[in-house]
Amino acid sequence: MKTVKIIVVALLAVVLGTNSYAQMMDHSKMDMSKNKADSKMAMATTKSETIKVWGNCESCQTRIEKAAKVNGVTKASWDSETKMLAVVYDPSKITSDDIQKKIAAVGHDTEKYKADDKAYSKLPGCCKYDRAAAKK
Ligand SMILES: [Cu+2]
Repeated sequence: MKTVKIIVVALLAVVLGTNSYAQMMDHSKMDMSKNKADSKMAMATTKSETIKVWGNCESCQTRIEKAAKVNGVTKASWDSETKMLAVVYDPSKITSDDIQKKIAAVGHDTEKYKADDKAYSKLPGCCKYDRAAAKK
């Protein structure tokens, strides 16, 4: 019976000890999340967006991403399956419209801008996406 009591006391001590340790951890966590919020504010200069861009294949992907990676754009990644371009950019340097104009200039329709006809006609055969389907 005595050993049981000792075990219970020991367990209690462990539980209580862990508790106060957990509280200590909570405080440090709070501090950490505060720091995180601060750094988030500093990061608020970039904007993430997904833009529909019509195209077909991997060379479309290369062309679209290259056109989208202008000054102020930190990330441009196009998916040939979903036809969605994920961009991360600095809104103080460039707008979503500007990025889409750049893409339209190399021959790809975007959700807001129709591709330049000449640029489209110069695209390789595999890249000639269905324009009728692109623009409703
Ligand atoms: Cu292509």
